[in-house]
Amino acid sequence: MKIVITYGTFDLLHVGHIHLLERLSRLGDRLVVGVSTDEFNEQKGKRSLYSFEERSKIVSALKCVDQVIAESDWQQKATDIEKYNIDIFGIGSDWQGKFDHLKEHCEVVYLSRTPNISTTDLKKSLSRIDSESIQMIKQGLDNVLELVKTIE
Ligand code: C2G
Repeated sequence: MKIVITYGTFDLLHVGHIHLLERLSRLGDRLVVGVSTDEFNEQKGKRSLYSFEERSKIVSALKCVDQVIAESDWQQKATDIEKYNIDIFGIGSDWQGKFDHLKEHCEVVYLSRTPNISTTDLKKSLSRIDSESIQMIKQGLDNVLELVKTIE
């Protein structure tokens, strides 16, 4: 039984996350995912839209994920590898080289990051839509105001 582990925030789950998790799950028989807690996210300089509980529930629902654990600090990986009998630690290539120290505990793989999609970009486009619709509504109200003025 070959067990794989990875870690991440997984906020606003998107195809980049799915693509990574599915590739990792194909490397072994079981995939364990450490989802970053809200408190650890703050240490990572991230504020996710979905809470830890929501993000954990969403990741757990994926067919390719067998177990979700909490990721609450940077130091837990080596302990987790022993605790869960991990054979492979994997993560996206944006972390290339950052976890080579785990090679003394298990195999370490970096899989290519899916281009042109990120939670940060999704959040930006969502906020842009908000401001665009506010602009449209404002334009509409201005037009009505102009119309009212001509009637007066
Ligand atoms: N990812 C990807 N392609 C994307 C976006 C993300 O392959 N377009 C991968 C990342 O490389 C990471 C995983 O999806 O392996 C989760 O990404 P994030 O939720 O952004 O997590 P991150 O902030 O990288 O946290 O201790 C490790 C950290 O918790 C990793």
